[in-house]
Amino acid sequence: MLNIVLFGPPGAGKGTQSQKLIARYNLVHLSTGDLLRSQITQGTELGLRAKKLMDEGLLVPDEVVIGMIESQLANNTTAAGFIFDGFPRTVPQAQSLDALTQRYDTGVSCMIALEVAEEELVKRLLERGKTSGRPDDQDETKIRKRVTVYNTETAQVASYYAQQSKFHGLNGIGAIDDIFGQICAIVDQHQP
Ligand code: B4P
Repeated sequence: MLNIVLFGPPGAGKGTQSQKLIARYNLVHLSTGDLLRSQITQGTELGLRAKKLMDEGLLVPDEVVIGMIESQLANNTTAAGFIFDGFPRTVPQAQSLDALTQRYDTGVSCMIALEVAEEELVKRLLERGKTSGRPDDQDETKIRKRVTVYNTETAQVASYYAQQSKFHGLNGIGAIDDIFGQICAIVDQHQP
């Protein structure tokens, strides 16, 4: 199985590159951001709780996102593999992902981190906010808060994968198709 973690700060291009990867490698896309937004749209209790945190640029509690990923894996046991987009965002989430994927297979194949400077992230997200309708993309202060949360709580997940020799860093600034080509070169090294 091919289990890819696509990593990076908000606006780095994770969602954009995930769409291209699922088309090329026939993988199941698991975006915790999309799963949470779906709960919000359905008006569930989990969605109402998550919305308050997401609108403020804060992380949703680990047990909530881990539970969502656990049920998605259980519902997709015949998949050729997964792209984890926006998950894990904390070390406990990374430890849970190892345990969950090892239930079905050999675990995470590789982690690809898109590196983009803060000013470019802010520019991209404000641009997306004009049409996305996402409240977390419409206020520069909140976008910068998300970047700070990434730097303080999420960036250490990269070291977790580096210790397992699974970390690959890439420059996330450039043409989308060029970045995709570089991601594919890494993914191809990890094909089972
Ligand atoms: P997410 O939905 O994961 O959203 P995101 O980090 O903002 O990035 P996304 O992947 O959607 O954007 P992309 O870079 O593709 O998270 C939202 C919130 O959910 C979090 O703040 C948190 O509250 C919560 N959450 C989610 N997962 C969680 C978890 N595991 N634990 C706890 N809480 C969690 O693209 C951004 C824009 O850039 C697009 O408009 C795109 O067109 C553009 N772009 C992409 N690549 C480009 C390039 N190369 N050049 C120019 N523009 C580019």
